[in-house]
Amino acid sequence: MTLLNQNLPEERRGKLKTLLAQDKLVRVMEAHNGLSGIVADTTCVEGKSGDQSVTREFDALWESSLTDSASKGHPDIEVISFDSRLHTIQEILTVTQKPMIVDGDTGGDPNTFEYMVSKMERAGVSAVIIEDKVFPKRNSLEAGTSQVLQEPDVFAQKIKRGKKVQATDDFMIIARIESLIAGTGMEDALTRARIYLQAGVDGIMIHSKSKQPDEIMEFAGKYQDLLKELEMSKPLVCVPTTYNNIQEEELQATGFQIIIYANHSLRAAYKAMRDTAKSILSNQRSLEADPLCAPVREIFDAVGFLDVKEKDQQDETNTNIPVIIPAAGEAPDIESVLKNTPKAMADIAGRTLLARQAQALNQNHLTDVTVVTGYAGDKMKGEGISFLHNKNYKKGTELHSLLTAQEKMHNGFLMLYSDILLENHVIAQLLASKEDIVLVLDNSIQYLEAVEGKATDYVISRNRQNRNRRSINFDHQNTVAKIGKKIDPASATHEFIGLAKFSKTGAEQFLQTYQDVLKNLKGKVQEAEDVSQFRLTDLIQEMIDRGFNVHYLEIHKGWLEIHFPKDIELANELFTAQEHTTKVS
Ligand code: SPV
Ligand code: MG
Repeated sequence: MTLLNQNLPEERRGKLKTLLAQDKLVRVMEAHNGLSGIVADTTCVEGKSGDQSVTREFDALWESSLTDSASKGHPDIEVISFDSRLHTIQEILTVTQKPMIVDGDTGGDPNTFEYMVSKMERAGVSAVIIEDKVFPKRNSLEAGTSQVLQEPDVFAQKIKRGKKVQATDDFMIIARIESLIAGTGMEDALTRARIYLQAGVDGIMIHSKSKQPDEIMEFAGKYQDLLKELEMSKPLVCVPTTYNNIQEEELQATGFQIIIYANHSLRAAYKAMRDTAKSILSNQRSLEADPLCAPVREIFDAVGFLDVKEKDQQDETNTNIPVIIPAAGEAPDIESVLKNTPKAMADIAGRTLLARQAQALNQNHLTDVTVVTGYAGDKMKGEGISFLHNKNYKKGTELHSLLTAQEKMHNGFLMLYSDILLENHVIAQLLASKEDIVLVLDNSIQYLEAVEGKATDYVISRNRQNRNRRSINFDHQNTVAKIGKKIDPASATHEFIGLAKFSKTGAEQFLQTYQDVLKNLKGKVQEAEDVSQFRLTDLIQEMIDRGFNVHYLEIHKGWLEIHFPKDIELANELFTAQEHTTKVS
């Protein structure tokens, strides 16, 4: 069950009437708790009839007094209180979508019945079936049980009282005739049918415990004549537990519109439980019992545990995951502007580059931001930002700076280069991605000239687009084949913009690969001369070579890299213009 399937009482209550109005055969399956409700609600078989595909499923649920009582270890004698029944009814309704017919036993006295109708209708039940026995009834299936029928006029009065209190037209009250069970005969059954129909009942159920369907078929024929005479159309219900050799089509042809499989889930579960218990006792272990049991995962799936797991994972990755900004390196190409300050402190239209990054992150609810400092670390500042210092920044690469913040990585993290400015939606899109490792790649590289004097992180995608044809890009197909600064620009499909997301699993894979490289590889690794010069792109390539999937989020522009003084000028212009427009409008 997933809560996405929520089905409110008012939407569900009328579904049974709608099915009946379409003249469909309504196939009903028993349920006695949430899990059996899910089975009845979701089981479906598919096949072929000639060229036609056939899908078959149940149309409604039967909340049985026999199986509700039995699942609580009680006999079916109206000893389970209505409150307890209502609790089970609500448990089933919460996890299912199909209309429910409740077995209301005798309905109790008319006052009790009024409350039952009101509570069930409110809960979203579509119909209640009450039987014309005297309270407290005995189950109908056991031969030799004393069965005391209620006077038909007294029972008819109870029906009238129920019909009066129901608040909507959706709810149905169906009368169950027990004449064939109590041995009072066909004529009595038909007399009762007439009286109940005239009292305003919405349908009739004829019950039998005969092994053969003959008596209910005879009743069905005569019931059709009665309906004609009374100029009515009211559905007829049967419960083929004992006469189970007859098929639905034949029952339908005789005039039955609702067929209830009244106790089969509970009986099946009871048998499997007994056999399993015996097998464990006999074998002194559970291996032999396994074929009798559903795999645990199937149960997890049925009750929505796998949905919960997925949602937990999404929450973990989407809510305020730590952001690490490696910002330790010197920036010689822009030193003339920076004058001994780190690039992250460059002024962009009145705010530092880092403050502008933090603003974009905060707007995406990312407030756990850690900057790794190095060159001129004492000059780095920013509100609400944590700083870690990489003492060895001169010797290592941005990867080593990133790893300085390892403690922030374990539950997943976002990595952002310190010299890029982004449009907010890029971060939002990245946060929505589900894969374990996702790099943000720009595809406009294919249309741009390579910039001299700047090392670009080139990428070759596995999912090369055919430029002559439109196609749909499925996210899961967007994976990286190659990444590095030494890739021939002409063969590159994308540029890595310096923003990436690692889920908890992705972060584990990332750190484990790094530890393994450190421990086991010597000399040249990927594009690096040795491990001490290993860059982020080298580690990612190493992961790809080891078979990990590195996905990407494709963007087209929407970001800016601050590398040369002219980039600052451009950023200044863009932000000044943007902020001016915002103020004016
Ligand atoms: C039930 O399922 O509880 C019924 C049907 O009332 S029967 O057990 O056949 O009476
Ligand atoms: Mg019953």
